[in-house]
Amino acid sequence: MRRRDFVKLGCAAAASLGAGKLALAQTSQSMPPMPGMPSAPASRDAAPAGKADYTLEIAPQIIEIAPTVAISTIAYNGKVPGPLMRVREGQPVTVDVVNNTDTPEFVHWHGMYVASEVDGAEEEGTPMVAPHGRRRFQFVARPAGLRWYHTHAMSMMDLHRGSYTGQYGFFLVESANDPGRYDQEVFLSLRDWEPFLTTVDSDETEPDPNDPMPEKPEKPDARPNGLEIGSRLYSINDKALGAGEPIRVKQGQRILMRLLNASASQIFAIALPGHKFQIVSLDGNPVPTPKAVDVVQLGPGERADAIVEMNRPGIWILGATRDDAREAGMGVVVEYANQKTDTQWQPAPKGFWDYTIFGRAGTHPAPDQTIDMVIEKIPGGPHDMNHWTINGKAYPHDNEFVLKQGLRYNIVFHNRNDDDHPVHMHRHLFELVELNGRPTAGIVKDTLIMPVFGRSTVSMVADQPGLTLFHCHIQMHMDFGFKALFRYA
Ligand SMILES: [Cu+2]
Repeated sequence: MRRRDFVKLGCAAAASLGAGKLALAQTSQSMPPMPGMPSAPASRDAAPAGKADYTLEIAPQIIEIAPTVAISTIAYNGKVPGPLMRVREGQPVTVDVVNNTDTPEFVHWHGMYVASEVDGAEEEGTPMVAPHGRRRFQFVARPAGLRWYHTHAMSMMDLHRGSYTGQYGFFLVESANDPGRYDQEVFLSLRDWEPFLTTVDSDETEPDPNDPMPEKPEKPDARPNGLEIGSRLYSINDKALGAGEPIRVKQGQRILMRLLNASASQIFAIALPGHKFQIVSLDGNPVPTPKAVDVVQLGPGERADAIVEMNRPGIWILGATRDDAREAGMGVVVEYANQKTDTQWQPAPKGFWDYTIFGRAGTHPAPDQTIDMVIEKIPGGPHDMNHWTINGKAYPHDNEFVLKQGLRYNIVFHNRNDDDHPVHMHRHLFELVELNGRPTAGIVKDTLIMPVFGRSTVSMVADQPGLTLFHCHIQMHMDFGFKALFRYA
């Protein structure tokens, strides 16, 4: 058996944070604001005052994911994932972003309440980090929970840009009252690499025979599907299964696994034979009913915090339930102390991921308004991409989605196509109200998988004024139409 990988990101040094004035500072060549976009306060070519808490350097990087396999990608500070950012809730944070590439970049703070001007979305008016430029971003870290940061550049047909690259990292906003009852904490990001175009949908899952598919049309769309993204290599963090150190554990320990799907394209499910994942948070937000499950499913952008009790000594593969993904690298060995056995994998018990088992019974405050979003696919055929529409229209939906500050909205997603979509709302959190007719309460997320032909409703209070991007977190879906801009009146 080869050595297996163990990546435990070091605890970032406790940042000494100056309570400076919170504003966006700009230190590179500034671009004129886009029409209709707010312009950010700019200090042209000025050196940033004081030292940043974190500096992210964007540059091309070779990552050795296995002893005989290296990939060429773009990374933050030469590492995948980038540096772990770990701060107390409510702390001001200063991040300098240095772009050592030839293309504009955006760093998005996923799951955080930040202003549109620093959120890292061009659509919201965040200024870019110019090619070979630098820019300072300042914000207050909130809300508490497992957040993350990643590039928000568009890729379109360039599969070496945007979230196909290694530009992502964990951002942990620590709560002052987190009891932290665990013996070890590991940060595990699920990734695929070397994307290519294919007519095969590689992460298509077996349909749940009990899925009611309320949005399924009477007549199926007969037009041939467009190209999908496949991947040749997989990893957890920067190492393929078999390429690094194992996660070393002792019997009786409680391991807190901080899980992130950082893929641009694929939904993943992972399992650890003989062990259960006690899900305590989804997208960084504590769930009302922590439950132990055999398999954790995450769509691109989603996170889960799971406590795993080490009560079955051996040497096990924590890996993708999909054989092709696991065999191409998505896994890491979990090794109990003093074990001499072979490394083992066993298929996980069959089951279907259901967010609502982690919720509670209960009702939601009545919405002031309901927004319906119908998602449709225009199939591209075997030689083109699929295109996507929301309510029959392409981005940006001008004045279609206008929020009034302080009002509560129910947003109803009608997923009228045969794909699962992890949809993400920037700068806000929402609460799941129902999924395919199953009511629930207390599940707070920023990214939600809309199931195939499914209907789901979320409740959101408009409490973060500013332009707000909504999109599918599958890069190709977003780039080809699956996004909309919410405005505040
Ligand atoms: Cu999608």
